[in-house]
Amino acid sequence: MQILYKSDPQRGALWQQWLAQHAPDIQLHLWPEIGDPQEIEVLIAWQPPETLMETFPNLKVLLSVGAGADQFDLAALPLDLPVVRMIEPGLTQGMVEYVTFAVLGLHRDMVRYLRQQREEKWLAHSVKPAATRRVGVMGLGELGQAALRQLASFGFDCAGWSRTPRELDGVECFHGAAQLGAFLARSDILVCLLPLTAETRGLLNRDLFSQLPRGAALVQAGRGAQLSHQDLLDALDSGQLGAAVIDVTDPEPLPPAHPFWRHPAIWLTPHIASQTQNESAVAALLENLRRYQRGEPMVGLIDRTRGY
Ligand code: NDP
Ligand code: OXD
Repeated sequence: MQILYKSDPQRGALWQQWLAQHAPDIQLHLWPEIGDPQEIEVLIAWQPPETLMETFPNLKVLLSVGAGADQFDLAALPLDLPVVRMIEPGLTQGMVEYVTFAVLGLHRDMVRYLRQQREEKWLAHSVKPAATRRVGVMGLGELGQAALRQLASFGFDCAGWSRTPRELDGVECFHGAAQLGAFLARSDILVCLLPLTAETRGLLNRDLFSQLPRGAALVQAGRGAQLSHQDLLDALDSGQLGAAVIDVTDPEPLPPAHPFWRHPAIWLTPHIASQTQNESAVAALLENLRRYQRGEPMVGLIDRTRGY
């Protein structure tokens, strides 16, 4: 089988070497060396080339190198072309670490203590037990569920929100627009791990913030276009929100002098919450390619009607 990789060249070279050793029947071409375009069955990319189907008329699968597929213009892709996103243990673990760091940091008031440190102020505030801190995770998929398992192990009072009903041990589950208000009302720390879709674009806005308990905190590790920057700034300035940990923005990178850079209540990271890990991802990729070859459903298949 011939497959083409078009993304970070260093990772591509590693994957090429690994596949040559573990799956010699699979030939991985590294963009821009595309081999015979008629022979390419699978494209692995962050961004596919523009004339995708014209260039690769026998393409059977498009794989995203990342956990999301929102960077693809799905409307421009043939409806019958399966689009598959990356699900692999290294990426999941990275997000569990990031969400845990952020929630623990907010729970233990670290944004405030960093501010105090800069002011050379030695001032202790009372510490709340984890069991009295209500954490709400938006998105109960691969990443949201894994993050909640870890958060629950600290004893946080955990809830989650999804599009369709879900059941998770030790987590109060809410779903759909009708239950969003109740979910928000009990979330002292709100974590967003939603995919970017027409429904989630702009969801983290003034109206949503106003439904959180006063002084709540936000962790945004989904996609930048879900968050209204101005509404977040207003909510922080009014005290409706107390702090925010922001990993994704729109645009990325943030322009110079953007208020997020220096805001005392914002911790900003440059879209590093989690990354595809070369070694674990190539093993997951091979397993998924084998599924494809056996005619089995691939892991991470995007439902084109839902958009994720
Ligand atoms: P999944 O597809 O596994 O899960 C998505 C979850 O979101 C599901 O529970 C789904 O509900 C829920 N959801 C989708 N739309 C809505 C909606 N309109 N209302 C309520 N819930 C909704 O995705 P992953 O967990 O693997 O990844 C989530 C996202 O995390 C990615 O799409 C990406 O945007 C982001 N990400 C960010 C990274 C970073 O470094 N910052 C790295 C990796 C991913 P249901 O269960 O009903 O289907
Ligand atoms: C991803 C990401 O989707 O890096 O993998 O955000």
